[in-house]
Amino acid sequence: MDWWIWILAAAASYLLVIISLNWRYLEPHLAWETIDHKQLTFPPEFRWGTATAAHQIEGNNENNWSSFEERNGIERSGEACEHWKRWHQDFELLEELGVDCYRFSIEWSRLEPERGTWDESALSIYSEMVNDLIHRGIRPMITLHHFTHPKWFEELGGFAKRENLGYWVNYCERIFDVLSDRVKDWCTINEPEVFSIMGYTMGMFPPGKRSIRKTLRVMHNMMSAHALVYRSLKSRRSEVRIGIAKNITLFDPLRRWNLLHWLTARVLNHLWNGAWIAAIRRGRMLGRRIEHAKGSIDFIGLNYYTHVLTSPFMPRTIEVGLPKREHEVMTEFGYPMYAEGLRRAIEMVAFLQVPIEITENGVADEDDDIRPEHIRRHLWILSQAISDGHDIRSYHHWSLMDNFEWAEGYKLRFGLYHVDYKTQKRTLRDSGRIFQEIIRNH
Ligand code: GCO
Repeated sequence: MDWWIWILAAAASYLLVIISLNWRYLEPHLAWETIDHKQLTFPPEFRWGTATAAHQIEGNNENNWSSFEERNGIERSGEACEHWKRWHQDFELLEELGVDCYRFSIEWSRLEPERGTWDESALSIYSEMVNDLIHRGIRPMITLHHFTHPKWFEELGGFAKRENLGYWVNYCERIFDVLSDRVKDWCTINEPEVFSIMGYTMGMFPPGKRSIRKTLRVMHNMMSAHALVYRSLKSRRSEVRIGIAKNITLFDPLRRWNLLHWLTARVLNHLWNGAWIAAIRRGRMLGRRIEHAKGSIDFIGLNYYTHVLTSPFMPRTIEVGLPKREHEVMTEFGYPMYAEGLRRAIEMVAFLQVPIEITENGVADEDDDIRPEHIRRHLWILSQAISDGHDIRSYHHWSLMDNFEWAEGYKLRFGLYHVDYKTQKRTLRDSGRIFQEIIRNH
């Protein structure tokens, strides 16, 4: 055959592949100016809430993160929002907002500061928090692991060593036995993909490693850690609901006609999203069987923020601004606002066939310029998804108040309440008022 036939055949196949990828994985964008996104419908039983995490608000925690802050010379979490002292007042803010649920996390390093030594007073403070929330008519949802754990656990190798999982299960059982008579909703692990990839591939979270081999090991172990705890806690009290908080980041090719961009998008999507969904759906992750993982959730927690436009030459750190589509608004985190993606994320987790709880959604926006629009767009997408039959039970806005944003420190402000870190004064932002009004009307 002539060489030009080969070229023609290659070009035709390239086109065919690109067309089918474009057709199979759409990237919808709405003309927001034509949409009346104040029109929202939510069922009466829909729950409204906010979310926080222990290390980001409590203050003075001694854990894997505080060691990492010291070691890497990044901004210290320090006193954070002094929530450990001020939790009572902070719960008044929840009441002021009018929420009926609240997601927060337990700091394992407070409960078990030394291996096998339990601090009963910390345990009773968490128990008082739960009582106080219930007293205010707010349904607590507890996260057992939100990126932090005791230093001793980290020194033993943390989740990179399978033999350490027993310590984790033990801690979960301990707190569960104290609180599960009152707490009905539990998240085992927050964003296991963020924990493994940021900590073991990107090196931006503790322990600051850069190893694909270790990342895969931690991914498997995290999935097992979830599954083991799910089975154990369900056998102790079957009527509680246990899920996992999964961050769904969408990966779209930067150039939709470039096969390399597509390839990067599909691989990242599988590592970040697909592999975890497959583990829960089929009990296998990246070719490995994960015992007890199949069907190990009563609900799926969905944390949704953005989509990432991929190419093989993407920045290796998320501190460099990621690309955005021309019409998209860039957030202060350096990723675009893409509310349409929430619908795609919902469809992705709906594959698990369990109820969906939106466990996080929000934006870093110090001056509150885009948060009002951000809230409205995402809630409109949510309300449409519910009207179209998706079983979504709640929405937790990230976050109640500004807090310690991990590797980015205090410069990123995600709160419905502004926090003045010098005086610890909390002030409701305009977007907070909008959220309050939406809750009141729905
Ligand atoms: C995460 C966490 C939160 C973040 C929030 C804003 O996604 O990293 O669950 O702790 O603060 O998502 O980035």
